[in-house]
Amino acid sequence: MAVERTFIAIKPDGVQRGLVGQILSRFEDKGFKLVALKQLIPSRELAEQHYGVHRERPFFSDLVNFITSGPIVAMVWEGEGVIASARKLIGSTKPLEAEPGTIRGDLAVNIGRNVIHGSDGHETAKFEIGLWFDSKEINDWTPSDQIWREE
Ligand code: D4T
Repeated sequence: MAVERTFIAIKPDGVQRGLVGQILSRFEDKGFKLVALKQLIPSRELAEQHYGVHRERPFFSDLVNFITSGPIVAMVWEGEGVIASARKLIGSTKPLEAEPGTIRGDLAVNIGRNVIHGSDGHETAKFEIGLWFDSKEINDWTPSDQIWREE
């Protein structure tokens, strides 16, 4: 399977509830590599671009208000199959339907406060990484224990 990159963001509720550390651990524990991370309060323009596909949906303005309401932690994670695997780690969009063991399954109940975002495909990942990060903010590096993760 190819090495990919995906965009992950801990939403304002996750930051306010002090869940950043345990969410990062889930990706690290799985074996994915963190290649970019920053905290920011998104501008409305950035939030509207990020959620542009939902522009016509009834929940769009609530969503943009929420995501711009405080700091988020924006990240790029790298690894084989990381785009689909991260979506599995995150769990279903509706937290009450998310499986126990997933981030949303364990940490959330409300769709409007579902803690974390992850890119839903290759094209989206490419678009979102470019939207949130300058290429200079993304680091190419090799973990010293890489050899123990490969077959
Ligand atoms: P994100 O994009 O935040 O990772 O969520 P998902 O990829 O899991 O789900 P999505 O794009 O369908 O929804 C984006 C975002 O909108 C919120 N939302 C969604 C909402 O508040 N009400 C709704 O009815 C839906 C469908 C939650 C996630």
